[in-house]
Amino acid sequence: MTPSQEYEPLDVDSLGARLAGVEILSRKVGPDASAWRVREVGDGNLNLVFIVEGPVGTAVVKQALPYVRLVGDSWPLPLYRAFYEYHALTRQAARDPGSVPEVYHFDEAQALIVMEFLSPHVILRRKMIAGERVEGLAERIGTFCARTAFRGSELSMESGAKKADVGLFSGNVEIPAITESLVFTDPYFDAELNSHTPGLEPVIARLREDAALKARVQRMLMSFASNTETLLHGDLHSGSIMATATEARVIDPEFVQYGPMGFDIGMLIANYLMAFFSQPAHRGDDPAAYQGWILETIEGTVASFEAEFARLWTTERTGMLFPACLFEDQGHSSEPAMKALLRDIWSDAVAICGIEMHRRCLSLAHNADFQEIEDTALRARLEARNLMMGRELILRTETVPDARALTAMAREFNER
Ligand code: SR1
Ligand code: MG
Repeated sequence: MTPSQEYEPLDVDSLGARLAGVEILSRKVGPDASAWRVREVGDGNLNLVFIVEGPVGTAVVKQALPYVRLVGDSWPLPLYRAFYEYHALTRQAARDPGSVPEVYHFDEAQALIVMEFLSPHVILRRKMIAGERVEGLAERIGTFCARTAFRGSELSMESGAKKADVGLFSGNVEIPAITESLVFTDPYFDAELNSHTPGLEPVIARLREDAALKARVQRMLMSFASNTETLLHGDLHSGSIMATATEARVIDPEFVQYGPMGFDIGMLIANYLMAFFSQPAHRGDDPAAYQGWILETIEGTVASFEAEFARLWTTERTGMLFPACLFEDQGHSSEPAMKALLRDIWSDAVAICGIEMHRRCLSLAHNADFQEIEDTALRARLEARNLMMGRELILRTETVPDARALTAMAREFNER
């Protein structure tokens, strides 16, 4: 396949012939494309994902579709998003080596990325629904969030390079627009693509009649849309992490954009909290003990984020912001400035967390943690706890000064 060929979606029958000329696939999978076994396994909302197996090894081929897969061709979506995903993966790999799958090949015209097959990894959300622990999860992902946040900002980058990169990613307009509506706007009015579990109507009415809540969410949207602090993953939930019992890797950064440093970690914590609230309805061995592990994971993730951020502050603060010539060189400690910044990041993360907890129950694209609960009365009860805690996080962010306060609040809402 040459890059100049017109875009055409792959399928399991055509993939071998069409990608036979991709040299790295011959090396990673096997030289004879007719011997490749191809499966389409995409279970996300947007793309085709193929696993290609051969006598030498296995690789993944991810291809963008020109529409939202979850909805169909009534919702067109530009293929150029694959370009931004590719550039996000290369930046994440450089900023936190080993955290993301290795990219083998990118074809812009076909909107496809050939990458490392992670095995025996499975999607973290599936593991959490099944009540399975992942050793080292908190440290791995907290560190990822800190390294990508710090190293993607002017704390580390030279000012011109950062501005140029903001310019590059600003071409990605349709993908942030999805988040702007599905996450920040649709949950708070009767949007066309919304759905919810029957029985939640009184809770939804309470959220939508709260002008202070909606105003606070819109302030967060303003920050998300216009604050270019760092390069975000942009969709860091438990479906964007693949894990074994002892290892975790981050995948799927196609929602990459510049945004506030607290966004990724806030979205991640929200998804851990939804695993927490939904766990009693699933078949884990000991749901209460597993819920305890989830809360420990949240606290550990934030602790790892802050520890790594502080380490980078001391060892890698080479960018335009908070330069040593204003602090250490003059005998001043920059630590209070770092602590104040971490407080602001946490405050954004708490509010984003509450908003994500709302959108996954009210807007399009619900998560399996709740959706797979067949007893809708039970699902509504558990979702209501999640929605009401989300409200508290958005409206009373300042009453949640740290991760311990957040997990204590989760325990309290879990009893309601
Ligand atoms: C139409 S896309 C819906 C959701 O799927 C992605 O994973 C993002 O979370 C997006 O909001
Ligand atoms: Mg995704």
